[in-house]
Amino acid sequence: MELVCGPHTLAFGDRPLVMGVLNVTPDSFSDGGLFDRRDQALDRARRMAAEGADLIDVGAESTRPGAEPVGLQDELARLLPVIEGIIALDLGVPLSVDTAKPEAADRALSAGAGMINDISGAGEAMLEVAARHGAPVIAMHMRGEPRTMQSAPRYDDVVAEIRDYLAKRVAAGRRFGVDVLVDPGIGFGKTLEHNLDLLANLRELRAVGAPVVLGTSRKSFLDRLLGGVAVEDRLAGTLAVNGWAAALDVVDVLRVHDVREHRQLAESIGVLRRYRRAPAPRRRVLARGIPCRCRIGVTARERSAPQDLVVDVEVNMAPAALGAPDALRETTDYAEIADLAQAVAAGGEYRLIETLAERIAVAVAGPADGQETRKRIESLRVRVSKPGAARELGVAEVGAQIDWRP
Ligand code: HH2
Repeated sequence: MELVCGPHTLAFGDRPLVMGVLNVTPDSFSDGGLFDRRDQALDRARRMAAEGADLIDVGAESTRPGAEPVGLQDELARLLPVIEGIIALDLGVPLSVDTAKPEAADRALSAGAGMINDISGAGEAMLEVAARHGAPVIAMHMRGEPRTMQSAPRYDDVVAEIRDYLAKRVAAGRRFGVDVLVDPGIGFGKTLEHNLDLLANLRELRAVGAPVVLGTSRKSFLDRLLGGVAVEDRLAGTLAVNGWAAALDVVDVLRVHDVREHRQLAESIGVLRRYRRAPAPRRRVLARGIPCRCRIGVTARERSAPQDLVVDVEVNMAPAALGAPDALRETTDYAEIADLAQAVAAGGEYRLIETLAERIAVAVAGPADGQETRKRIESLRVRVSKPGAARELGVAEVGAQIDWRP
């Protein structure tokens, strides 16, 4: 996939892209006051480009918890000279503007920025600006606003709620003809547990069908996660979390302060991805509709005579090398599965069909007794149904199923 950002094109390939953070603010949580003079900001941009930033995100309003909002004129006064200055440097790197104000985005795009990064989720006014400039937008999730967002945020299911919210933002973008990238907004109206749940389950965001941006850099959840690390000591934690997301193939853009280290991370992940082999083929052996007879039922009367049952067994073998020998000893024998199921059913008396299903699973999976194939069973499923009981109840099927991993 490619995104056009003004005169630049961002191509998503084997590695995540690195977005360098440039805060031209006096009060950002990790670098406030370091780059708020124009010359400092330009030096910083030059350095990030040299260190391998794929794009540079220029922001003029701190969004740290409790931050005071900045007025439009003040924001523009900070942003525009820096954007114009960086464009004049012709670094070959697209700029995004980190703002929640459509007017500020409009002016920044006119000054040469190629993308919008909106922590407030890119509402219609922002999408209209993006559409007019033909610019992509990052829609980030935030609960509330920076001043108040950390006061007891609550979600029923943080991952599902944010996924659904971001999907709506992508759909809204589509109505405006705008490419939307999505960002779960780590630290924006989320507790430590919410952040960890999101990071551990980032794969869910892939369902949204848009490039995923992640901003974990130096954030305070790392302080809590690691039991107290100052903001200047959070690089290792940031690299670990971003490496996790990159290795899971669930992130396309990493928004970071430490560009050189993250470019190295991204390159390493990219190379490993290219070396990764396709998953080895799996073999599933099926024996379905095995007729069995068994004394089964919760009452003694039900157990007084054998009943007809139907058993289905599915055996998933561990991955095998492609081109494994065409030999029965390499796999599980379906005839043996059928025999085992019938023997277990006929040889015992059970109250519950789940118990019978479990006993059949245990018999099929082991004990290994020197049989190598049994050791290679990765998981299996056994289903037992009672056609007689289903007929009596007038339903299609009654039964029980267990999924089991030896
Ligand atoms: N985080 C911050 C700001 N903008 N944008 C996106 N898309 N995702 C993020 O996670 C994100 C963001 C906060 O970090 P920082 O810019 O370093 O701090 P501050 O807001 O205090 O300037």
